[in-house]
Amino acid sequence: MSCKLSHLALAVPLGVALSLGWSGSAGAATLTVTDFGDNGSPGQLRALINAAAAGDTIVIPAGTITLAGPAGEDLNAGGDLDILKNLTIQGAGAGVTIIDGGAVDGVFDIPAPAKAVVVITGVTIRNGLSVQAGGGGIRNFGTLKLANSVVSGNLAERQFGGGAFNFGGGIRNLGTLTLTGVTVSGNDARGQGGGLYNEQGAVMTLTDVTVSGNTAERDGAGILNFGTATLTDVTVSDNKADLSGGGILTGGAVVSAASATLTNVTVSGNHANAFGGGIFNSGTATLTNVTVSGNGTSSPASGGGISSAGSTSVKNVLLAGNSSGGADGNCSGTITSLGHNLDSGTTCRLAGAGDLSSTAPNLGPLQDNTGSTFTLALLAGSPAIDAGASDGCPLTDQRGVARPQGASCDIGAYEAGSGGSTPTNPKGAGGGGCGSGGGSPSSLAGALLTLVALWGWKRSLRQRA
Ligand SMILES: [Ca+2]
Ligand SMILES: [Ca+2]
Repeated sequence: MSCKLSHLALAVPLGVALSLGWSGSAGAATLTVTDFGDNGSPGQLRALINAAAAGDTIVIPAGTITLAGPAGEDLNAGGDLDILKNLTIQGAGAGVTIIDGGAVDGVFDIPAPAKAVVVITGVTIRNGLSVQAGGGGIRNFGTLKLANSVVSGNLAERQFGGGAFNFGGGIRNLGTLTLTGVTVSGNDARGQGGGLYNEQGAVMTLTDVTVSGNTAERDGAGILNFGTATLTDVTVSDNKADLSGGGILTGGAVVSAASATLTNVTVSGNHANAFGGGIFNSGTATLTNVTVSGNGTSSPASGGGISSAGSTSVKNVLLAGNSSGGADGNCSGTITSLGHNLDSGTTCRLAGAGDLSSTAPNLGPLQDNTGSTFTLALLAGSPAIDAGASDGCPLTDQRGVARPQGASCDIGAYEAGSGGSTPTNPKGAGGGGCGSGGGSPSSLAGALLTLVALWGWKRSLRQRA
């Protein structure tokens, strides 16, 4: 996470460059927000979105914009910001450029039928409230690339004043969504998909993303995927679902075509009252070098780590310390081993080449081990070290450390140096800036993100009361 905020700093010089007219495409203009209100004055973000031509860039300097109603319209007259043309929106960094929904409507909407192509970078999107169409923070029918940003403390409330369930506390995606260097935290859905909701037929690609502290009244507290989801270098932690899929739910009773591909992913500290504390899959899930640890469910034999009712294949996957109804229980359902996995117990029934069962992995806590996201380190002497298959393992680990270190790839999302030490990290080190130097930048970034997350939690608790 510390690196994530370091990446955010890149948005500032880029924004400056754009405001000087150093824009990529010929004829495209750069407009800069000069008024942080939302009452119709020129110079405000809403007015600039309306005034911009397709292909333009809007720069938002540091500051907080709180949106005003009315809610429930899609022509950018009020409430959520409706983007009906291709635009780039460039904040000065997630720590300093805040777009607050004012708890009257969502924050960004990319509606059908325009289905615009939109790039948003360097912002925090918070305090959105959806009461009908889903997506407390963002609803996307178009093609959205969101980078170096935070989506936090948004709510998808029950629809139409309390009846039907709603979807996507943070983001509801019905188009094509790419998240890079994004934190989705402390969002709540009174229904499905507390952090992210990916609709049937939609495509979602997450890289260097943290999904943490989200809640769902039903399924998929971190991520609910009914479409196609690709997660690389992602941490899904501390999300809580009242039904199934504490961290991730993919598939569903009527959407068996859903697919999820997880590579270098850490799933930790999530909880579901029904099935799949970490992951529930009833579609097709392909896991490579994933660590699933410390998740839980409330009843026995319900898959504290993974519950599979579909096709779930695992390779170099580490499953440890997940609880099911208070007892040890990493898996329920059928897990297909492609080899070289580790189960701290026996519930995954691993029978592939190189699989290890009843083997404690000796993991560290979820923390900043360098890289863009928190990870669970393999400590010295871990039997997961060099026990993975090098054939087909990713070129780096979740942090960006080259694989393999030592004789072979390790099992799980983290690649340890020889003897379990932390090897040099080309992705996060950035010339010594991120995580490798003094503690203060890392601590400051952590404190900021914690504050943002706490704020979201407090808000969702208040709304529940
Ligand atoms: Ca609107
Ligand atoms: Ca290794």
